[in-house]
Amino acid sequence: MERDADRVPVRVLEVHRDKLRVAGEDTDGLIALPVLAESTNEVDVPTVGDWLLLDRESLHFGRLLDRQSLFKRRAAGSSSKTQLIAANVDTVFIVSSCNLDFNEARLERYLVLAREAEVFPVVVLTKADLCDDPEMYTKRASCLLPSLLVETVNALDLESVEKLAPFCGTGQTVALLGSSGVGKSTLVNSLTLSYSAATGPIREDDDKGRHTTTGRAFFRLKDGGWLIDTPGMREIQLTEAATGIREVFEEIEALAARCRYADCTHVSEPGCAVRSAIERCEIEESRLSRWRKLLAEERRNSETLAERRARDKDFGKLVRNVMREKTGRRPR
Ligand SMILES: Nc1nc2c(ncn2[C@@H]2O[C@H](COP(=O)(O)OP(=O)(O)OP(=O)(O)O)[C@@H](O)[C@H]2O)c(=O)[nH]1
Ligand SMILES: [Mg+2]
Ligand SMILES: [Zn+2]
Repeated sequence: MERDADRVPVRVLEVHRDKLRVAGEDTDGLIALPVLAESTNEVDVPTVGDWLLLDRESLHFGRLLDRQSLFKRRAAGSSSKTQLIAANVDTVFIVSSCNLDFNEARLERYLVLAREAEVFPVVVLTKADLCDDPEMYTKRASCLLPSLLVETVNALDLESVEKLAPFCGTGQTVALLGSSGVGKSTLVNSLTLSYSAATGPIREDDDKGRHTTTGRAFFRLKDGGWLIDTPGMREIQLTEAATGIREVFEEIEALAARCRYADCTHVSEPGCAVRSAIERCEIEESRLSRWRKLLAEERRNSETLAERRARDKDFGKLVRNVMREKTGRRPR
């Protein structure tokens, strides 16, 4: 990291409307969010996990250090605004449990997000202690990506979560992804110094959680690292995630490149390399359909408002033309 006698490095823990909570070696507290020029690109605004250099004397904002990784999403209700979620995360624990929550499609989606943010993913399967056959879940998760790391734990048991220690050391930052009730806060409690994260009981009937955690949170890990557990992470939609999708579904994309037609839909076209692989049982139909769904979600979210309007307009025109053809009349 850059060292400068007049500057002190601090990490952003929380972002408020006009203030930042930061922590450094001997600084800890709120600083005023710098007034940024109108022209500042939205990705240049500090976010949770960022490293800043402050002026040692005044403790005023100096500058933002280059990021190693970045989770972001499109802001709700906006077509082009990007909302930053967390920066400089090294490892993301993709948390699922060894029960009904386990779902390949969801894991693949999180894997795409991790790849897109350039963060190393580890699948953490909790509640192994409540399951007769945790191995089965490990196997299913391991299939999703070549050499994917999968760990099963009892998140309540300190000895069991020791498996995750290699990712929690000094200088490391971990973030959590996973649905409500899978045990993220329980992991936070087991991996961090003090019992700080609220955990909630599960409704017995459907294994669904109760959305216990709301506020944004940054924790210090026992092993010296940092942990980010923010609800924003769970609301990330796939936007501009084509690279991530390509990496997580590499085998399908490689086959698709060999189909006879460049615009092959892999349904029934002759010379379709994807269909041939399915017939040879090399890939599963379900994996193909999960890939299609993620691609569709990504395209829908990535189109700009202008593109969406153009599509709606085209559709309106199509409807009018069809109506005119069928009835010889313009629809009302
Ligand atoms: N037996 C067992 N219980 C667990 C394990 N992990 C979590 N739990 C329990 O599952 C419930 C939900 O865990 P939480 O840690 O609150 O879940 P969460 O992911 O933080 O949920 P949200 O905050 O709603 O997103 C709590 O009652 C935990 O004690 C585990 O590995 N084994
Ligand atoms: Mg929680
Ligand atoms: Zn094809």
